[in-house]
Amino acid sequence: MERTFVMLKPGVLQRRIVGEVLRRFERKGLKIIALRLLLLDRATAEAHYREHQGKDFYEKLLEYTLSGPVIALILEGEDAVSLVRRMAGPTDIREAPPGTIRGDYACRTRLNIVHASDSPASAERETALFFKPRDMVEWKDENSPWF
Ligand code: FUP
Repeated sequence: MERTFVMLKPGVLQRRIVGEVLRRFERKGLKIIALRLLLLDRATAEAHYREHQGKDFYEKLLEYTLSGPVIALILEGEDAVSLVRRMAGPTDIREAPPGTIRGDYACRTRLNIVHASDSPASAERETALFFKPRDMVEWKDENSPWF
């Protein structure tokens, strides 16, 4: 099973749609392994978005990311990285179709409300910024009537 890192950006908290967004991942069958509500500090936000440093949208992106609390979570499932990317939808909001999280809830790329790791390597790097190994909750539900 693969794990991926997801961050619900401040807009999700500000709009009171945490439940709606988490519901989509749960309904799909992804398993929540770790979850934190936190206010990011600038150093963590910079580390998280280090690949964008110097780009024209970088400062605005940081400003938005720091504008309120975020929820960081780890989801587990088969091909979780690519699955969650598809559920989030394309970065460019003009390309994000209805049915994706960005397509359904965002109308500006800068405010695209969720972050999802784009590769297993990014997932590992981003997870380490937000979680310690002991924050991961291993649980089994093989006997759940859901499956
Ligand atoms: P993603 O992996 O889909 O979050 O996309 P990126 O890492 O390329 O971008 C990170 C964030 O930067 C996006 F969520 C929104 C912001 N961004 C812009 O504001 N303008 C752009 O042209 C590209 C990204």
